[in-house]
Amino acid sequence: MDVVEHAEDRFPKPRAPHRFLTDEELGAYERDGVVCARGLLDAETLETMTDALEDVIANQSVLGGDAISLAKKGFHGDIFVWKLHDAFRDLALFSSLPALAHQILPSERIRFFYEQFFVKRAGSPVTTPWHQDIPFWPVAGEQIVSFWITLDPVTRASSGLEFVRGSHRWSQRYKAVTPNHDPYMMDSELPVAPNFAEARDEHDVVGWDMEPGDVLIFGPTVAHGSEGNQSNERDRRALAFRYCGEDVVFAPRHATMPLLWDHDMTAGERLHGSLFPQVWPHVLAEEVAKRWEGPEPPSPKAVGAFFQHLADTGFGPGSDKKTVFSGVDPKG
Ligand SMILES: O=C(O)CCC(=O)C(=O)O
Repeated sequence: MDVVEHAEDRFPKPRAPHRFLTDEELGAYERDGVVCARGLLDAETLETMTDALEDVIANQSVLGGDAISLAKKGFHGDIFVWKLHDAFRDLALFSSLPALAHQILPSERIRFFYEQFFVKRAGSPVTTPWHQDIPFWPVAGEQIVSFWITLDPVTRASSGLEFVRGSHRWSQRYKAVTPNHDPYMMDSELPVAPNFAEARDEHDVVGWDMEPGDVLIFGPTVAHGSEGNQSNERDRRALAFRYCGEDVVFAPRHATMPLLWDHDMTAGERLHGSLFPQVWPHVLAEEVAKRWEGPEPPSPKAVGAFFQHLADTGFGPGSDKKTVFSGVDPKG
């Protein structure tokens, strides 16, 4: 009998985690909206990602460096780096994260949503304002999970992320306030979230001292934020890798994260395609083959469409309404 080789066989399989999440951890995620899983990632992965992150900050951004970053204040951020950098691609698509996401999300198939990094150099005063993630995103649905991976030891004083336990069940949504307070992202009717850290007596605010390898796992509606990095010696470098299940649909809205790659999704359709590729139980050749061959820079057409949207909503060149996104130069 001929052996039929599946097109997917030429790509790596998702790795088995060196440990799965325990029932207790899964229960805490359900109950609190967040859990700190100790020792989930191995030293080799962390070393690879630390080198990759520094390489990206020094040489290769997606949103042109200054769009999200406040480099003079020691803050660096970017999104969708996996489209350009292979270490980010491999962690997103072929690491143990897809198997862990599958353990958490009640969905047979898992897709990679996107990733983001948040670097606060030693002494950076930049805070992450309190927020929920879902208002930032042009999607709707509940089956979204974020893995927040610290590459450095972190405490509350060095900008450890804090959460309001149980807030994932609130119906209240808050404005999408970014660390650079970008007016485009804030251009919604939603109220600004209170600084829950300043009212920790009234709210069940929780955070953890973490070591590299520990991972925060949280859902799309839990309220969270972090202070600046008060450590004078230690950087605070964090990656957030996000996955979704089958209930997540495209829901394009003004004042949400720009998507700078072509896709054919219309509102209400399940996420799919090369921008949000399936990763569990395996990748699909038609979605990842191009990225496997090499970097996929943002598409001029998608960037142009986003600039047009900015112009149509009063954020264009020469208008009073400013956004750092009008300076996006996807070539870096
Ligand atoms: O690392 C931070 O300060 C912010 C992280 C965050 O808000 C997220 O990953 O959703």
